[in-house]
Amino acid sequence: FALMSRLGQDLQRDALFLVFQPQVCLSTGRIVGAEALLRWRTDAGLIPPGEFIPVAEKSVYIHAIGDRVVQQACEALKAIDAAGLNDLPLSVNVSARQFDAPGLAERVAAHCAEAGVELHRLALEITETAAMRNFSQVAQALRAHRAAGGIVAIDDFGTGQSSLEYLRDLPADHLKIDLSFVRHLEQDERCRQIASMIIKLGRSLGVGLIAEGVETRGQADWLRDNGCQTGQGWLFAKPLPLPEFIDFCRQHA
Ligand code: G
Ligand code: G
Ligand code: NA
Ligand code: MN
Repeated sequence: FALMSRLGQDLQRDALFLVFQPQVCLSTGRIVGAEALLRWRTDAGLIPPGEFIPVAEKSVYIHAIGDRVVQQACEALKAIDAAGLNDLPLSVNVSARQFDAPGLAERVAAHCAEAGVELHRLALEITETAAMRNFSQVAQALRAHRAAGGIVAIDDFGTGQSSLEYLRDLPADHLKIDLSFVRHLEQDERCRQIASMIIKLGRSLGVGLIAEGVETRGQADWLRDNGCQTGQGWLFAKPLPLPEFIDFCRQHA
């Protein structure tokens, strides 16, 4: 409760901010986008989202946070454009609770319009587990976002109590291969088989593949050689504050 009331106060004060983790083309090394990740700066230091998002999800604050994240992502897209980085897209994480209120896709579109940002620059990342909580509402909102030109990524793919049925009915542009499959790629044949299957599935469905948690050159090479186009992880960069992210993009243009 203490955490929750502090969160409510800090929402008014810009203590919540985004950092950006580059996503890299595994064949060319070029930056093709970034995931926006939320941070909360307090007097006691940074509180990671794994600690405060679950708290926010039990309150109405999750909606204000979600709106704030989309607005800040739009501002970041404008800064990216002003820096002359051609058309890089960003993704933001959306929690299941944000779909409880109807009209999520419309609110996202309104924020983009207000900022003068095109919807194809903004991907919504949703986990399968979150999608399953509230499937019809989530699927409907994601369809609306895509119909309006937005992008959808399924996060942590393969880790939820996932059923392929959900993949059938959830419209998606990208699958994100969870870092738990990426971490042991080099040591574990079973991990390679599972990752390989996810990549084949994605390719046969015509969706893009983004591997998360890429930490070693060996992982990146295996992923590239096995058909995964894009990687994200500490091998390339940690999540960076916006000015550093823009510098990083300039250095890797
Ligand atoms: O950046 P980090 O690895 O600490 O993120 C931890 C978790 O918090 C991830 O599962 C991520 O999806 C989630 N997360 C990060 N930023 C946001 C956000 O803006 N909104 C929501 N709902 N979850 C986020
Ligand atoms: O939204 P999602 O649950 O996918 O969040 C991704 C999380 O993974 C973030 O908390 C981010 O900080 C973390 N992360 C990003 N790159 C790496 C990496 O290379 N290794 C590890 N262990 N974690 C990473
Ligand atoms: Na994510
Ligand atoms: Mn993930």
